[in-house]
Amino acid sequence: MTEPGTPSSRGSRIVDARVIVTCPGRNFVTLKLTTDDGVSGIGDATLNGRELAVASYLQDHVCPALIGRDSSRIEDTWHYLYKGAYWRRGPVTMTAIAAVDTALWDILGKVAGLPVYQLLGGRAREGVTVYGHANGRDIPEVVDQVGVYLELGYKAVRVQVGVPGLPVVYGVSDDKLFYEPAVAGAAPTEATWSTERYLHHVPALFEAVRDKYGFDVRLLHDVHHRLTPIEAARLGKRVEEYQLYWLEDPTPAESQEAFRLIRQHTTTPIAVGEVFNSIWDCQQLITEQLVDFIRATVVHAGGITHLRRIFNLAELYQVRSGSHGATDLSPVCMAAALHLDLAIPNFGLQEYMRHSAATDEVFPHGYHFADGYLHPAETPGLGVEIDEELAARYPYSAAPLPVNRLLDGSVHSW
Ligand code: CS2
Ligand code: MG
Repeated sequence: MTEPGTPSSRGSRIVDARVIVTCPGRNFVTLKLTTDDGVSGIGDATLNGRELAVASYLQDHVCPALIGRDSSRIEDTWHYLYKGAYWRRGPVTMTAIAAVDTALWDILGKVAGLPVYQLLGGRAREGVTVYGHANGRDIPEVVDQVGVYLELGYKAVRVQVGVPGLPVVYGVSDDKLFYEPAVAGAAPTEATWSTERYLHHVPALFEAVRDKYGFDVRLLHDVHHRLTPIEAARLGKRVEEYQLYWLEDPTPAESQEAFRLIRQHTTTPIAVGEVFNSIWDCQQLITEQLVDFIRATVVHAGGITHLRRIFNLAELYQVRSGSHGATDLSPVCMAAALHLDLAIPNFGLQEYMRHSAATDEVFPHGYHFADGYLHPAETPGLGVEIDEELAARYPYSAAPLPVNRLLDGSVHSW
């Protein structure tokens, strides 16, 4: 029998493990692994607003343990890092594990001469349907923006609107195609929130969009964890007639039972999971069919290996995927997500926020958008690289996510 890590096992050895931090407009952390055969693979390790914690976790605790390991032992390495750390789960640990896992899949694809989706079972659909973000300060502006996305070919659009009386609202920005909530500076900026004003205003947005564009486009909305379960239930019930494709993160999911209350009251489909790190965060949500879409991502939920496990569980319960794809996930994560999206049976929808030109230059990639779909590259591996020289020209720059307060000053979920 071959022992893990002995010279008689088949794969090539990892000889270099490096963390690259770069800020081409926003911060990204990337892990690059190289084998003794000279093959390199990369993985995204970006955790928005907490980037350096993951960089240190990798650099100080993971990279030294990777040197000499067999790069083909992806599952074994996953458990080596997960069980071997003793301290399980959590965003920092699981993002670090994700980076290693993603880089190993990239290497495997390059060694095999196949795009990663082929290693995951092959193409289960022709392309990956994506949604874009239409937003505006008021309802007419959002309605116009939906038109822009439809013109671009999108089949699904998320809509977010400013709320009268609130100066800044999540999801609304001047820079329409490249929304970025993290704000440069040492300490977080602060926003204000009123659930009453929001609940009063937002149904009219869906009404206006449906009036103008009909029911052919998939319509989505992100509540961003701001409601209590009964408030979320009321919103879901109120907007049923507009047939949302999903209502996202209606309430914080630390308590998975909370979603039972929402379910009892509304048939509006529920999506959740961008902040999840493991299968344990959504086990009850899935097995009790309390949600319809699971939005965990490659980078924050333990890589391709673990996210595939989550989606496999979800498939048994007719829960579909809806992976997070905001701009704080690097093109490396996006590429990995597309390979998985293409191969799983229960794909639902993929979020796609475009990266800026500077980011695309640092991470040259072969995936591309056409007629509402994204298509992964057909080249071996993930089909995305990092231009290290260019990356070095953009040093890290602190940019935390905002903190949110109610009108009386109480801290609220952002
Ligand atoms: C989000 C993100 O894309 C989404 O659905 O909720 O914009 C989220 O706010 C960021 O990823 C936080 O870094
Ligand atoms: Mg969201």
